[in-house]
Amino acid sequence: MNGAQAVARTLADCGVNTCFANPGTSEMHFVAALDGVPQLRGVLCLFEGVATGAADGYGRMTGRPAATLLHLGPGLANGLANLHNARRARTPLLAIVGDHATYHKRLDAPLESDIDALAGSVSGWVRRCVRSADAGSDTAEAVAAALRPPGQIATLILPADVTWTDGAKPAAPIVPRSPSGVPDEMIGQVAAVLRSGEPAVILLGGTGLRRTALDAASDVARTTGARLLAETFPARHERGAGVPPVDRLAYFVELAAGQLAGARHLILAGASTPVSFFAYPGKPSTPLPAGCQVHVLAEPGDDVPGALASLADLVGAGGVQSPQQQAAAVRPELPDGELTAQTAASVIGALLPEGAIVCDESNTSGIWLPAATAGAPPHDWLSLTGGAIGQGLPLATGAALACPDRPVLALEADGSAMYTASALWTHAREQLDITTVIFSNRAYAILTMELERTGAPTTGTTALGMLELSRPDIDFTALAAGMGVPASRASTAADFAAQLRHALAEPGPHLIEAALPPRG
Ligand SMILES: Cc1ncc(C[n+]2csc(CCOP(=O)(O)OP(=O)(O)O)c2C)c(N)n1
Repeated sequence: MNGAQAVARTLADCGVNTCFANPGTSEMHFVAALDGVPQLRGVLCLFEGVATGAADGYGRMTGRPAATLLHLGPGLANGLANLHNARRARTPLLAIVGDHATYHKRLDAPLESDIDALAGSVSGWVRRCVRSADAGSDTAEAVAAALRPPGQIATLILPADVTWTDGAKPAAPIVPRSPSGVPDEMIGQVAAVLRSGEPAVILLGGTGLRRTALDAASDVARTTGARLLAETFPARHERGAGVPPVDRLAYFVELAAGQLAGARHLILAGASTPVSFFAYPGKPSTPLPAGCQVHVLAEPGDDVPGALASLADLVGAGGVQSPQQQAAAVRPELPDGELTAQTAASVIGALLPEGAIVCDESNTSGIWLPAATAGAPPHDWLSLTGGAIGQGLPLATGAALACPDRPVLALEADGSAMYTASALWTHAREQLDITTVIFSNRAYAILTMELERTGAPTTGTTALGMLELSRPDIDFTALAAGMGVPASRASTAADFAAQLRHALAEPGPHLIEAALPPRG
C-alpha cells in the first residue's frame, strides 16, 4: 500500500466520506487511490474556493469533516477565503494539500511556496507528513484534530513522494474529544445574575442556536425576563415555526447598540463578545452599552445546549411552551406587482419548504428575509460567518451533499455569486437539489452605503463605477445554462413565485435570476 492509499483508506475508516477536490500533478496518486476506496466520494470543484466552501457547508450540516484536496500553495491560497469563513464558523474541516516530493523542494521549482505559512493562517492544526509509513496515523490524527470541539481546520500537507512510496498502512480512528461540560459554579453565577433582576441579554452562538439549546434559552428568558439575541452571522441557526424565535444582532454597530441598549449584563452562550464589523470615523467599535458586564456561560467548544439546560433547571424554568412557540406558523401572502428585495422575501417566506437548508449570501437584498421566513416550516439558516464573499454557492454544494434528502436554497447577491460561480457546474455534475436565487441588483450595494459611512468623498464617477455591476449587465441565466443548470429570469413578483415553486418541486439544480431594481 502506498501513502496515498493509506490516507484514503484511513479517511474512510474515520468516517470522512467526501473529498472536494481540485487536484494537480502532486496529487495524482491520491486521485488514483480514490478508485480503490469507493466509501470516499471525490467531488470535482473547478476552483479551490468552491472546494473549501463546500467542505464548510458539509461540515456545518453533518458535524463531521469533509476533506478538500488542494494543489500546493497556490491551490491552498485560492481556497483561503472560504477556509477563513469556515474557521469563523468553527467547522470541522480537513484540508489535504499536496506538495512537491521531499527531495524536490530545495530546487525551488515554480510551484514551490510557503504552504505552512498559508495553512497556519486558518488552521488550528497543521502537519507535514514526511514518511509514507506515517501517512495513515497522520491522517487519523488530522481527522481527530478537525473534530476537536467546537471544530476547526486541520491541514495535512502531503508530499508527492510520500503518496507514491509503498510501506504505508491505514490507521484506526481516534475517538474525538467531547465538548467540555460547564462547571456548576459558572452556571450558578449566571443564574445569580439573572435572578438579580438587572436587565440582561443572553447572546446565543454556535451550538446555542440549535433546537434544544433554543428551547432551553427561551425557557430561561421567559422565567427571568432576560432577552435573547443571536450572533450576527451564525454558522447554523435552526429556526422557523415552532422554534423559539431569536433576532440576530444587527450588522451595523449603531443598530446593534440599539438592540443592546439598557443591558446591564451580557451573557455569552457559545458566542463571542460582539464588536463592530469595521471601525468608522466617530463611531464606536463595540455595541456594548457603557458599564455592561460580560459573563461567559459557555465557550463555543463547551456543551452549550447542556449549559443552557442546566441554567433553565437552576432558575426554575418550566417546560411550558411560550406563546410564540405555540403560535401557528404565520407566512406572508404571495405578493403581486414589482419584484423587489421585499416582495422576493415574501415569496421565499411563503414557499420555503420544510427542512430547507438556506445558504444566505443575499447581503443587502436579504434585510426582509428574517421576518418573512420566521413562520415558515422549520429550516436551517447558514450565513456568511467570516465576511469573505463568494461563499454561498460553494456552501450550498456541501450542504446538499451532506443532506441529500433536504432541499437547499442558495440566496445569492449578484456580486458575491461571481466569485465562485463555477460552483454551479458542480451543482449540475452532482445533480444536487439546489435552487439558487440570484438577487441581481447590478451593484455592490453594501459598498455604496459603506462609502458614505466611512466618510469617503462620494462624488466621482470613477469611484462610483467601482461599485456598480453594469456595462455589461451579467446574464446569469446564460451563465447557469452554460454550466448545465436550468435557469430562468423573473421580473415580477408573480414570475418569481411561479419559477421558485417550479424549481423547488423539481429535483436537481435550478437558478432563478431575480431582476431587482438596479442599485448602482
Ligand atoms: C473576499 C472579499 N472580497 C471583497 C470583499 C468586499 N466586499 C464586501 S461586500 C462587497 C460587494 C457585495 O456586493 P453583492 O454581493 O452584489 O451584494 P450587495 O451589496 O449588492 O447586496 C464587496 C466587494 C469582501 N467582503 N470579501
